[in-house]
Parts: sequence; C-alpha cells; structure tokens
Amino acid sequence: MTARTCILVGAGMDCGKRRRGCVMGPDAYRTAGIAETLAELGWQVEDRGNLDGPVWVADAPAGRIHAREETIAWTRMLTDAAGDAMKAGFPVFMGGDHALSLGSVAGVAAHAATLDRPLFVLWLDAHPDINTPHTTTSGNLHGTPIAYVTGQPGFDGFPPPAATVPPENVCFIGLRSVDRPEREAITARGMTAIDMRQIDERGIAAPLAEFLGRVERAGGMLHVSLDVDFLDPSIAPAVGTTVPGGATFREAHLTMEMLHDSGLVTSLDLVELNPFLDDRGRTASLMVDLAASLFGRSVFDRPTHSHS
Ligand code: EXY
Ligand code: MN
Ligand code: MN
Ligand code: MN
Repeated sequence: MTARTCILVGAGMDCGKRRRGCVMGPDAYRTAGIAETLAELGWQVEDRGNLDGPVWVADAPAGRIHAREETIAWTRMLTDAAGDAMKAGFPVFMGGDHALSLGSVAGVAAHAATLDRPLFVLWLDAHPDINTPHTTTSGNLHGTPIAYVTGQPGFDGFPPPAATVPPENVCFIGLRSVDRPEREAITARGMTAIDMRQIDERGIAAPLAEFLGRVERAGGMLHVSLDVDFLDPSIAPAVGTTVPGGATFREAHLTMEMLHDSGLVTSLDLVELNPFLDDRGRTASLMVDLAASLFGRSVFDRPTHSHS
C-alpha cells in the first residue's frame, strides 16, 4: 500500500433496512481499538469522527422503499467524505449498514477517475446487493449499492454517481443468498461471482488470486467492502442478516492477508455490524482483527505481491 495514513470515517447509517442497531457500529469499532491497532502496525491514524447523517426512521409500508430521502442524504454526504478522505490517505468507512456503500464507492470511483485509474470493487458478502429500487422486494436499500455504483437505472432522486464502476470490475466472494433478479443481473453483465460452493471446491485463495491478478494487470485501485455476514454466523453473530455457511475464521483472515500482500487496496468499508446483537463484543473485535490483517498484521514477514 502506498498511503500510510489511514482515515477513519464513522457513518452510523441505520436506515438501509428496518432493524435498528448499526448506528452503534462506529463506536463499537473504536471501543474494540481499531485506531490503536492500526497505529501499532505503523499507520498514521486520523479519526474524523462520525458523519452527521439522518437517523433511523419508522418503517415504510411493506413493499415500499424504506427511507429513500434519508439514504439520498447519506449518499451525498458519504460521496463527498470519501472524495476528501481519498485525497488524504486510505479511508476506512466504519458503518453503519451496507447502504453506506452507495456513497463510499461513488466517492472513491470519482476520485479514481480524476487519477485516470480503473477502480475495482471486491464485495465480501453473503449477498450481492445488486437489487435496484425496481427489483427489490424488501424495499431495503442496503440491498442495492452495487446496482447504484455500476450505474443501473431506478435510483430516482439520487445524485447520479460522478463515475461508475464497470460491472466487470466487481468481484463478489462469499455469496449464498441471491435473489432471482440479482442472479439475472450478475449473469447478464458477466460479473465475477464466487459463491460458497466454489470456495468449498477450490478454496478461497485461488479465485481471489485470479481477481487480484486482473486488478494488477489493469493498474487498478481496489475498494474492499466487508459485510459482517460474509463471515459464518457462528463466529460473527452481530448482524441482522445472518446466513449459515459463511466464511470461516481462517478463510477470512487469509483473504485479508492476501489483500495486504497484493498492495492493491486503497479503501475499505466495514459494514452491517449491529452491536446490539453482539456477544460481548466478539464480532466487533473480529472485524478489527480482520482489518489489522488487511493493514499488515502477520506472524512473519512475507514477500509482497504473493498473488502473481
Ligand atoms: N437481497 C435481499 C434484499 O434485497 O432485501 C437481502 C439484502 C441483504 C443485504 C445485506 C447487507 O448485505
Ligand atoms: Mn451487504
Ligand atoms: Mn450481506
Ligand atoms: Mn503482484
């Protein structure tokens, strides 16, 4: 990684779905020692505090889009904050639910465009979050950020992203809950989707290395979006959308270690942590440990660029 300053951006967005609690995420990461942990690894850490976006709102009627206006406001705010943070270092967006990635990725994409570099996105999640406001059946906008940042239609009232991410630059890893329109969108656009069956059959390292090789050959920047539900619920209970059969402790750490060694990652989302559902802070602590692996914690030094 070239940037040695890490910018912590708290975004306790809680309106991307109906269940409350993600508002507490940024402070749970701080309580789990994220700043101290990254500083011990040699990073300069600048904590910019929490963005002051709209709070959770009462449910929209079933089947309707939930908190559209609030999500639009967060998207504007996060897009700006992401652009500013990218100029200053390596941003870590501490969520907050996954709707924060409408703004974080849009802002990062706009910054990459100013550098004339392609942006790639690695989506570590049980879900592909590629519904649009037209295809969603839940009405929860945390299920839509990939559609927004790849420029799909239906986001009425949202600012059009200044730069979009080409769908072929997105790689999903960990999928095990995919809606029918999402499957159709992924297939139609030729997106790279590594589901849990592929991980069972091939392991997680091989498909990840293939993707990282592609990013490197393109001279790309890489945004990583880590949803708590990527992890198996037995090790990460603090999330409202648990799906059995997720990544193990070792698969998750190996992913982060390989990402570090690649030197390609330039920004990170930590999303969907709901501290209200946690078990004595163990999910928050695990997420901080995973971030530490991505920021360089290892048992022994290894040569960098190990994927090529
Ligand atoms: N696909 C479902 C929906 O659109 O409501 C579930 C989305 C869950 C999103 C979580 C954050 O990854
Ligand atoms: Mn998600
Ligand atoms: Mn998810
Ligand atoms: Mn390499």
